[in-house]
Amino acid sequence: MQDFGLYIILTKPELGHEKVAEICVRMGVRMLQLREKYMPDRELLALARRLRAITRSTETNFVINDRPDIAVLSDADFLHLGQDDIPVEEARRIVGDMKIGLSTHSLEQAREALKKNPDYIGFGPIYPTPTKEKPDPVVGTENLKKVLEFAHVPVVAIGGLFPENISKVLLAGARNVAMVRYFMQAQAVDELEKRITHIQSLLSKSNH
Ligand code: TZP
Ligand code: MG
Repeated sequence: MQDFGLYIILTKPELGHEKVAEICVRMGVRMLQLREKYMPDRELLALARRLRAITRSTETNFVINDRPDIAVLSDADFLHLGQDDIPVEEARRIVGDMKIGLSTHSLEQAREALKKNPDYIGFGPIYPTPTKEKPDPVVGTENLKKVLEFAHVPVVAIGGLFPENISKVLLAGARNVAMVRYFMQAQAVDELEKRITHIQSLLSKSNH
């Protein structure tokens, strides 16, 4: 799988899930993940299907976090699993050959995850973040560099990333970055568009 650049995670977006999804599609964001840990299942499934409808047949891949069942029922492109979620081998029994991404929070976890042949891995938190309820210790950009050296699939840097601190992450070699608060806290459509454009342009500059 090729690097995909910006990865946007939907968790309580100020603008609403559908509006953010529409903007991501229009702006060619390649990865969009639904991550709502406290929504009733029925509501989550209905939302996942609406987001699938918005992203279907577009450049924007639709990713479901944590839930193999919702991923199958909404016909998602990817399932994303963390260290405490259903193990990838078990999830495979539910999702078949759906693409899978795995979260990792240390060099050891990254090495182990890569043995499972995921389509990408997440690595973080790069910087401290309050977005995760029980965040793992920060991994920093030096460890990110090391993971980028041995990973044979795209590595998504995540955790505490903002325009102010992202240059170090890009200098470390990151080609894929995920951010929650920076995008979810945008209060207006034009503000979100500006934020997306800003990160996309930083990514494309650092690619040269
Ligand atoms: N996994 C590692 S850090 C993180 C997740 C889901 C949260 C990142 O959120 P933010 O708001 O971009 O720091
Ligand atoms: Mg998870």
